[in-house]
Amino acid sequence: CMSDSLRKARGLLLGVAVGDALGAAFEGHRSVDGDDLVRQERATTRLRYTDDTALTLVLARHLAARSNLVSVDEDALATELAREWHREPWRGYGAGSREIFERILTGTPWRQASEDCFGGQGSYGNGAAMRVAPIALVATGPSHAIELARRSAVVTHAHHHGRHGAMLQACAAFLALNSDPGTPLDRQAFLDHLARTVERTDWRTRLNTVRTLLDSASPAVAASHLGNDAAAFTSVPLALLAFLQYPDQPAETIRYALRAGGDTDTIASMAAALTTARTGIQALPSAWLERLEQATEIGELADTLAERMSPS
Ligand code: 8NA
Ligand code: MG
Ligand code: MG
Ligand code: MG
Repeated sequence: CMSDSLRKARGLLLGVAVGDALGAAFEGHRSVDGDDLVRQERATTRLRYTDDTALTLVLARHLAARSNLVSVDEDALATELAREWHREPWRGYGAGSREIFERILTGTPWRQASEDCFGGQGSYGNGAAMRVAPIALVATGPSHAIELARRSAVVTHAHHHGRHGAMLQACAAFLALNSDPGTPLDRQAFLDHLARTVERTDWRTRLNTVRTLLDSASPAVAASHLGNDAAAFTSVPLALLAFLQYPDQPAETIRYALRAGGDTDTIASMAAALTTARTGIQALPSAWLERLEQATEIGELADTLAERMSPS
């Protein structure tokens, strides 16, 4: 029988993939109605994941390969991410990421490639946040998770928002993973903890907006207050809200995220990772797991990383 830490690790990594794969059909839709959702949920077609999961698996393998030393090697990670894009470029990458990966593979140092992007602004997309969840499995505490997240983000996301989205998502994943599913989640304390660790005032304001939307806000209202595009500043708080609305029901977290529309694969992926890191894999509908491509391999990678988790 599977231990709690194994169930949680599998939950986190397979949550990323299932949320991503279910959301991929709706990416860019303004909103998603109940009928569309039911059709997608009940289909029997294979669930294909996108760039979100592909790059999450790269980071997971990167962490798993460094057996005694928990760390991020920025130079190696940059190349590993770029090679994954080059291997399967059809997974649905953002324009900024494609340009950065192309330049890295042709010899430009990652720092220059990421800083030059978007006219020298750097990317504020959610690409660093969408791949960051596995860091929660190896971090020794919230501040360690944030530091590893920062280092994993800078190789592609030079803009402070791209970086801070990854840091917030990593901290939230760490707290969700280490929360006790037998006790109701204290959502105010969860948000307080995030607010204490976030350095920037504008991100703390986002957390306060999430607080005001708890319970009452429909997905459409949440999307109108937070935004739902591929920017880290909009999508990371929206994913956090979807988790906090249903912290013990992954299917409901995913439905909420999908109904909010916009960058659905990425928002559902980030949200589901938080919920299933808390509940464990057994709370995710098995019909979805059975449809997911490479579910066995993803589960095995989660097991490898779970062995790195600090014993409780
Ligand atoms: P990115 O760096 O291309 O950022 C994503 C998008 O954010 C860009 O395409 C721009 O529209 C916008 N953006 C980011 N930074 C700036 C800036 N400084 N100035 C103006 N616009 C900016 O790629 P990423 O890896 O961060 O993005 C992840 C997203 O790409 C996820 O949604 C993932 O599923 C994939 N994806 C995105 C879209 C989409 O943009 N709607 C479509 C398909 C796939
Ligand atoms: Mg995607
Ligand atoms: Mg990226
Ligand atoms: Mg997306």
